[in-house]
Amino acid sequence: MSEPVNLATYFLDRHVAEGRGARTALYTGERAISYAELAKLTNRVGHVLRDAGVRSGQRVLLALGDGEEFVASWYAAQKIGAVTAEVYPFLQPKDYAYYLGYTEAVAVLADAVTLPALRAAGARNLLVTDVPADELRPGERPLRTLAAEAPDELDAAPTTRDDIGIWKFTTGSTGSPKACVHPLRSPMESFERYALGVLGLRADDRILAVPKLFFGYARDLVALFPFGVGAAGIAFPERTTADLIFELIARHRPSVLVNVPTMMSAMIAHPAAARQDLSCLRLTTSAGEALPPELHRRWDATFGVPVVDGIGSSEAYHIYLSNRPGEARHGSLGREVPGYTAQVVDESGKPLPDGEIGPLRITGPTIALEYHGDAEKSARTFDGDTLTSGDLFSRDASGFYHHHGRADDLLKVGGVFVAPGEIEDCLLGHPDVVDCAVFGRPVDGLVVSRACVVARPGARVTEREIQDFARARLARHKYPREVVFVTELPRTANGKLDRRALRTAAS
Ligand code: 3SK
Repeated sequence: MSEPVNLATYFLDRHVAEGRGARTALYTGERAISYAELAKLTNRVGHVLRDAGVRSGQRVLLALGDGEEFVASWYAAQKIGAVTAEVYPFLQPKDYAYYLGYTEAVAVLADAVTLPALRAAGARNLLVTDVPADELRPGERPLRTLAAEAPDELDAAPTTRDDIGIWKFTTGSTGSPKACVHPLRSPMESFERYALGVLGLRADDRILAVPKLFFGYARDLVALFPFGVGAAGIAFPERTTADLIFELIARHRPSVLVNVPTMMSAMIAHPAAARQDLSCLRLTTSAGEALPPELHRRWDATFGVPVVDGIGSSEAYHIYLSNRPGEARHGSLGREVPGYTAQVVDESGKPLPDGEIGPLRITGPTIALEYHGDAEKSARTFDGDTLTSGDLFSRDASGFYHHHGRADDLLKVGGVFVAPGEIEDCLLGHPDVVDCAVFGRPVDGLVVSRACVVARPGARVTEREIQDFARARLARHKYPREVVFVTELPRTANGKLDRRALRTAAS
């Protein structure tokens, strides 16, 4: 019999029961919301979800911007034993139609931003916040009004560690997004192993995240893991910019910044970077995509805030390889998070010696059970508590892992495989290059390497200069045969470089 656990009790109610209800759980805008307030709002929203017909084991789709309602709704669904699935709040109707059909969600949480697209997608049974009640249509109910009228006590559903509770969507950089299905133990184990074991979260931490809460990397680090130690998260609905991050750091003085390489680059390039006081930060995490060593060096030189670079995935629930605070190595993802083992293997699954590149097999306590509705892909990826990643890695003699991109991103130039990351890191060393991406463009049956470069504002750098810079530093076959200047690079909703969009635009 699996151990009884409810995530709302585990992360939230416990503090109220143990006399810490007055502590701040969440900062949003000008408000500081205590654990007691958040727990009550969660209970009220739990009643609203039940009254809307949501039952244990059924999916609830959260299409909400970041704020207390996002967090309370997530815990409310957990508290009544439902399964949470979150989606990016700036999607098109066709995308919402896909998620509605795929999840078969019995209720959808929406706000003023997501409601029009959800209506156009044909969503039913909507609980809507931030829209006046008299503007709602049949099948749409006002979340805040109903929650205000609901009781603030709610019994937690008798769920267990092994019950399914969380769907995490893959980023969808290839094919349609698929949900990685997780049991309730995944966030609990990840909290113990990564948040405590690697980051050493503590009760006086305040955590600010660059990505939005629909992305599990941020949601867990703002609204789950800090609650595990009675600390506080910071949530804001606006689109993230470097200006806003600096403003939020000045206002809330967070101790941990949950970051992604693109924003690290934007913060460094900001004209007021040198005047920022980031002394409140004891660390910044970097994940979501590879942190080029050159960018890491620029960050160190500009801000000096220790970077804890790691890699995670929806399949593995959260971060499984990471550097440790204070022992970062530029260009390495560090070592296994405690409780995980990793092995670089060849295509047939045979372990490879140190230094060789191949897919990674990760074994740990948070591996997803399956991709919902895709038995074939599930069988190729998951084997009990072991996962084979689509990314390529190598391990060095000291046990540190290095990332070499996704297998399908490798370029074969003149018959030799080239990792785009190596060329990108080299180009980032050019003083006029702010950001860049390298990919292969098919030309007459051959692959030509193209670099899309975002140049520093006002710079007059040419294609030839970029190529010469790369030629002087890389093996001959690696310099980009084409250089195109762009104002920005396409990104997925999670902030990852969208290589598929780059390839499509260039073909
Ligand atoms: O990079 C990712 O896709 C990811 C997913 C879940 C949790 C953490 C991370 C970094």
